[in-house]
Formats: sequence, structure tokens, C-alpha cells
Amino acid sequence: MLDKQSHLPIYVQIEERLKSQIKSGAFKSGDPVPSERELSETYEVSRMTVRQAIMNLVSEGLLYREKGKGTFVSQEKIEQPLQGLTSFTEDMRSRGMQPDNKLIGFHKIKPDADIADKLKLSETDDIYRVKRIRYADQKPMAIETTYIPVKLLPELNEESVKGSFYTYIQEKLKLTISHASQSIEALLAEPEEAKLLNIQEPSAVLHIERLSYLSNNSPFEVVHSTYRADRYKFRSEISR
Ligand code: 16G
Repeated sequence: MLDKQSHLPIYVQIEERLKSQIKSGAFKSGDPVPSERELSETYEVSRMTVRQAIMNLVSEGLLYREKGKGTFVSQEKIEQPLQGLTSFTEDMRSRGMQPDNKLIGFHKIKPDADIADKLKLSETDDIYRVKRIRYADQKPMAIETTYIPVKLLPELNEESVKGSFYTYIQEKLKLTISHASQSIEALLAEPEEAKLLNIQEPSAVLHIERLSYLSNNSPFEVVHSTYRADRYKFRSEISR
């Protein structure tokens, strides 16, 4: 039962109960949680109090609502370490998930000033712009637009990016990927992104920009990625 004398508000205690039931596996992802009426009867509290707890868990991403159907337990987020320069394919395989790719754009274009600067090119040089949807276990996770200098990887073609781009660089071209810098920012999904990622609007997404280098210090990719914020969280180890 809940502790009505506690300094912890009742709705927070209900949140804690539901969280521990999710953690223990009593409620699994995709399971419906009991209705507001059932919860208010179980805990002998008002429906308003229960609603507050549910709303907080929905905004934390632990639960999601489906119109006319009810409230369900979300899938656990993929926790991505911020150390290590890994590829999407490697990341998904190391979690026992099946990576997949849908190539939705492959063009040779001229870079804008920002991309030219990052790739150490002039605006008259050519770059490839590769747009892919990345899937894990058949679910869309991210949209990636990769800008690659043509003079560095002249033979790149659609086949080279239908599988793992990093495998192509390392195994086919025998080049060494060495380091990268990366930034992450929270945005709202654009309508087209929401459609491709199969998420509702408005939804938060994580926008990541990565600039990666080969071991000879040549920048070989600028990548703009849009990750589903309901499926991803990033972790870094820090010390002092
Ligand atoms: C990751 C990288 C991306 C890289 C891709 C290669 C981030 C934010 N981005 O998605 O920069 O191009 O992996 O993946 O992590 P692939 O080898 O599976 O094609």
C-alpha cells in the first residue's frame, strides 16, 4: 500500500511502483498498464492523482498512450556509450539486434560552405550525399545524411553504402578510421523525419553531427543523423 503520511507525494509513490513493476518485468514492453479507474481503486486515491503519475511516466518516455486504446509500456531505450568510434552496424550487432539499411538518396553535389570547411574542401569540389534510414530489428531508428569527399573515395557507389560504410572503408579500401568529433542536440522531428521514423508529431529527436577522420588526419565524412529520442539515450563515463 502507499504511505499517505510520507513526505513523498502520492503520485510520485505511484510512479515509483509502476517503475519497479516495469523494471522487474511484471509489465513488459507493449503491455497495457491498468486503467486510471483500476489504479485509483487499487491505491484508493483519486483518478486525478493517478493521472498525474501516468502523465509523468509518459513524458519520461516509460509509457506511451494510444488514442482510444489505452496506455502501454514503452520499449527499453538503446543506451549508446559516447566512447568508441563505432558504426551503426557494429552497435546494433553488439546488442544482438539485426541492423538494416534503406538507401533513400545517393547524389554527387557541391558542398555548402560549412561542409566544405569541415571536409577541408573548396566549394567547387564534389561530394557524395548519401541518405539512409537505419533499422534495428526492422524498426527505424535513425535517418543519416552522410557527406563524403569524392576525391578521397572516388569509387564509392550505391552498393558500398547499402551495407556498412565503415566496413567498406576498412575492408575494401584498407583505410584506417581513427577519430571523430561529435555534437548532440535535441530538436523536434520535421514532418518528413517523423514519417520516415514512424513517430507521431510532435516528437523529440536527437540530432547528432559527426565529423570523422582517417588515420592520416583526412576528414572522410560529415554525418547529420536524426535519432528517435524515444528509443535512444547516450551515456558517458566521467571522472574527476
Ligand atoms: C554511425 C555513425 C555515422 C557512420 C555510421 C556508419 C553516429 C552518430 N554516426 O551511425 O557517422 O557513418 O555509423 O555505419 O554514430 P555503417 O558502417 O553501419 O554504415
